[in-house]
Amino acid sequence: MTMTVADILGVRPGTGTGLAVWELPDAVRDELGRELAALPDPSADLDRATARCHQIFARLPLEMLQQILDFGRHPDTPGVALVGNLPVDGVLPATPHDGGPSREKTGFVAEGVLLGLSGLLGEPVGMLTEKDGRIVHDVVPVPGGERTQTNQGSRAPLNFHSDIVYDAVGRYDLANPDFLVLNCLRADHEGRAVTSYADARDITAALSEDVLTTLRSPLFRLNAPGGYTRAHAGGREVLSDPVPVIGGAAAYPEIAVSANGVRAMTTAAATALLRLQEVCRSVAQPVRLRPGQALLVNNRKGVHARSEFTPRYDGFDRWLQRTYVRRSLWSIRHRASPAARRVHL
Ligand SMILES: O=C(O)CCC(=O)C(=O)O
Ligand SMILES: [Fe+2]
Repeated sequence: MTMTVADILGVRPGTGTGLAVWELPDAVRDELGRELAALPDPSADLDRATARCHQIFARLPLEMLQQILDFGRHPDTPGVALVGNLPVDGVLPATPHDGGPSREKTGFVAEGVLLGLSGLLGEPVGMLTEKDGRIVHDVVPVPGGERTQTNQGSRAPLNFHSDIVYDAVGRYDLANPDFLVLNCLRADHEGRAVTSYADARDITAALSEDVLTTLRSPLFRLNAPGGYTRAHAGGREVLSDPVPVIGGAAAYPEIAVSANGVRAMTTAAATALLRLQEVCRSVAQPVRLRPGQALLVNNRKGVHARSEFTPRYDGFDRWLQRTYVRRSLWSIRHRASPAARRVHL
């Protein structure tokens, strides 16, 4: 019997940190593309659309299907994965530049890919304070938002952060998505934009004991996302209760950092935060997303960031579609909107 490195080390395939990469075989890409070409606008009936996309994506090769499912369910699997050679829309209209959906898009292959992959991880969910509760988010550069710490930005790097949501209980890291899926419809003109992921397991391994202890202490207040503070507080800070930035078992840490500002409550906490951003940069996994590629991001196992790039607002700017995914909608039922099952406050 031949022994593999995995046998010797007792490591199961697809565990640990690092970027997992899966490529669809061409024949599978074409078959999925044909099926998705007939998908009606998913926003008309989201539950039917996710069921149909589930049926289509169930035909992924078994090994790949299991690895994606394992990515979604196990604590010891990687926090970030790239799926490549995905089907794309035959005709792609101009990149929208108001942060909302394109009104010219007639096919829904990209949306189907996004929902199909999301459905393997959990339940796509909309938050009323993010993109008006839509399930499919368009992440595009928006004029005026170039230098903001939001998904509308371009000319300024978006710091390492988690996607969080304001919640009246005072914690913004509970009702937030477990995963984001980012499907690339168009790269930026120069192909420069980099999405990076820093895994909390790599971060904690690189931090000194005392900085880690500080980050594990409730010495930080997260500011609510820009969308929330603009709509409800005239842009002023809306801070969470004091929370640790890193929590959970040493082998499986969870991290939560807000893009819109973290208030450190002591000088040591402020120093620890600076060190954290530095360490994130040093352990980051960089990806330049291209059309036909989607990034699966675990929003608890790590933090993500985006480099700067130059928008032109000529209809050919960078265009990602994004979902927020929860493993379960039950634990956020206190926020459920009575009007739409998948939309939360
Ligand atoms: O544009 C990107 O690559 C990622 C932006 C981001 O942080 C997000 O969509 O949550
Ligand atoms: Fe983000």
